Amino acid sequence: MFKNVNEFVENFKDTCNTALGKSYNQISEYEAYYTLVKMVGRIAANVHAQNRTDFYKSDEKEIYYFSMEFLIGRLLKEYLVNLEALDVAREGMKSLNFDIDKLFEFEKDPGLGNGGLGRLAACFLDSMASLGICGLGMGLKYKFGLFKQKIVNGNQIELPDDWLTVEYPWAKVRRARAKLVKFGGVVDRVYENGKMEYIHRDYREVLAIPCDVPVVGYGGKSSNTLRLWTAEPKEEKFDLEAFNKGNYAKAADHRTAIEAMTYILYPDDSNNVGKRLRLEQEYLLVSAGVQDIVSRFKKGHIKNNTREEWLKFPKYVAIHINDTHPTMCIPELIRILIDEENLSWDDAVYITKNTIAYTNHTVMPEALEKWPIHLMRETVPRVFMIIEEIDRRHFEELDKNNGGPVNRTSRNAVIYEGNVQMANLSVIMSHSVNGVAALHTEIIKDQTLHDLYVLDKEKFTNKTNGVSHRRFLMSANEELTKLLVSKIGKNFITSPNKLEDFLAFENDKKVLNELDKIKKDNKERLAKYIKEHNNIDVDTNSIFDIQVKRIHAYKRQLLFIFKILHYYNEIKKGNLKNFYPHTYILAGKAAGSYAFAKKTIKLFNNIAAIINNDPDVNKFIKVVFIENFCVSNAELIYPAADISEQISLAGKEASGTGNMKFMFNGAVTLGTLDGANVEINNLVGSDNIRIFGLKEQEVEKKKREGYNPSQVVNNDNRLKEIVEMLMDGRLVLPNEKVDFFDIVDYLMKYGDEYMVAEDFADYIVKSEELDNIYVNEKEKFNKMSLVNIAKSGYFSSDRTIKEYYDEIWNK
Ligand code: 26Q
Repeated sequence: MFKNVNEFVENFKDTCNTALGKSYNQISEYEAYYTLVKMVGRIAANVHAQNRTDFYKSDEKEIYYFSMEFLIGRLLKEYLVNLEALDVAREGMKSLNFDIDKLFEFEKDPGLGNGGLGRLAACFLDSMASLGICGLGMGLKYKFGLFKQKIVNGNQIELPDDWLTVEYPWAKVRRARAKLVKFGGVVDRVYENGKMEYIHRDYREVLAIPCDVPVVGYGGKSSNTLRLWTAEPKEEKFDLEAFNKGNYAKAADHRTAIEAMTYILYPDDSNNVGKRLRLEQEYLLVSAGVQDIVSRFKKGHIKNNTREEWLKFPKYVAIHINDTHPTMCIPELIRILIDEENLSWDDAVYITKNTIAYTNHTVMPEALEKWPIHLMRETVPRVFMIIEEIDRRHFEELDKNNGGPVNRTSRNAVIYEGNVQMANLSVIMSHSVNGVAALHTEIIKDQTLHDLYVLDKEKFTNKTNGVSHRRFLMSANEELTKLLVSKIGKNFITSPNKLEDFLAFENDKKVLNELDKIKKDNKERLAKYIKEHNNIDVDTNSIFDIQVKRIHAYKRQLLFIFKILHYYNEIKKGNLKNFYPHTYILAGKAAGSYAFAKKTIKLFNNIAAIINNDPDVNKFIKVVFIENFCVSNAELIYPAADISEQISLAGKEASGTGNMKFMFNGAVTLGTLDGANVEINNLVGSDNIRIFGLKEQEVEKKKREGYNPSQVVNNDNRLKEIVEMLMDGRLVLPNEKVDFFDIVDYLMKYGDEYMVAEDFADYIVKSEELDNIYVNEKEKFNKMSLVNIAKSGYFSSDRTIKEYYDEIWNK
């Protein structure tokens, strides 16, 4: 790396000459960014070439992480952090009169994921590389990432995320490693030479082209690969006749249809179930990825093509599937082993089971992925045959163990009521199933996947999620990182548990003041962003109370809104003459077809408009919706939070990872006992968090006994008034046609599924406890913040990945 600033500057000047043909003192900001990218890109490529962890090295096991989403965020700064070159680069650029932070902004933030699940995959890649584990990501390179969110008149508008208009600088296309993927057609069952063969014919062939992004680990000692595939036609089937008739669109049909396969990332939206294009995307990833793995394995480990050699496959390869979206890895691996490598069914199944591990990310049975069998049969006929055979043998075994026929139910079957149930297929055909937080794992064992759990209990484990502290602490919060390094040294970078050493300073007034000052600076940075994007002035002495995540009824953004409305009402009535200033911030995308979620955004924005323009209230409260929540603005938001809202109904959020990102930055959690909030609560203790609301068991009990939200509303004047406001048009802006009756109906008519009314009272109590500490005992609040930081190390994805490695992949 660069020994010093001088060396950096010399290298930069040199790169200017070669990359731009210009002298360093003639370049624009964009050109400076471009030069920096070239420079760091070359270093990353060198590290990658020299220290590839995934390069075939004798006996090392390769871990393949399959995910339809990798929300990797911008990489330039990440590379600099991991190469330990950020400070040198910053100073070097400063000496050349450039502000490096401005340059970082030029990089596009690839939106190749919806939210938690996609970001988790990206954090896992960082941790695998940093720990020197040979782990590769397998994903798709969508031309359009998740839509860009714009707010127009308070409503969400979805715009295409056209992130590839400028060339993506970190990726390298590797045409030589392209794979052919077959869709459709028919499969003949042919008995020949004493052997059954399955001959696939009349299929459509699609070329999957890999594009590699280097994943440089911390310390620059190891690097892995994120391999993203795109679909291309195998051969140009030019429709000359159409062309000659002037029908150019038709002439290009073939190419267009195939390229559509990696055109767009599907939003997380249950209305999308059963879409053929999504199924094709999943199979493209799975088939190209598994073919790639098998061919690599053969190169490294098959010398004489013996059965013994093949049976060692699981010793050298682990395949992890991120939720069920890549579950077709299972039949695809079986297919290749049987049809192409001539293994027996039993051997193929043995290999597959011992290779594949599955993570579940949801508790809600209705959100489990399923595919209509007719669609599968048409799209992936051979894969479907294998799934049928898996199902048949599964019941054969169930019957045998039961000593008689077992009923087929949605909870025990792969194929049920005309659908392939991907979660059940994953559980039956893998050697490991895990949930993503303690409570979530208990719920999938006891409820969601219970009938399969009892068949093989050992298979089920918990792996509580984690996040990259290098991105969400070190890169997002450099000031806090400097304070930490000065107090406890650098050990926490590679051993995040060492953050606990920071506890020694919990009574050190100077350190607490420094923490306070850092928070204030981070609030200034966010306030500037808000001024630029929303044109709202926020008071950085106010309490920054923040909820950022996808908009979903179960995450209860509505509860957050009700709190704000409640204080608005109290201030209007003159009941809160000394209300301490608050800035309430919300951000998150709603799936395009999710009406309730979109209405929630509209409601929040109307309240923001009303409050921010009301002189009686706006000295006390500002309400801000930050548009287009994504990895790069998340990095500004988490470090600026005083209070982290984690308020889903208990039992609904599998884990949450935003809660951890806030915690690394010293925000105090206001939350329910749900997902990983449970672990946060256990670690920091009840003094350093505020937990409210029903517990999971209580939710179940209340539902069983009958929950009556209208009664709860009518017994609470605050809620009554809020419902009235939603009804009587007070929250509608002049000259607009909108109403919030659907939200009232959700509460009063359709049973308030996520118990917003029920948890409201306790939410306000616990929220006020935190506010009071902030206002009256600031030092105590700072200490709570310090304890949260000191205890956050557990939530580094380094810890999570070590657990996956020791207990799943390399067991
Ligand atoms: C499915 C079918 C068709 C189209 C899209 C989808 C789809 C895409 C994305 C379904 C679900 C997702 C994403 C789910 C997700 O992000 N789940 C979150 O995962 C986090 C990481 O484990 C958890 O922390 C969150 O609790 C969980 O909600």
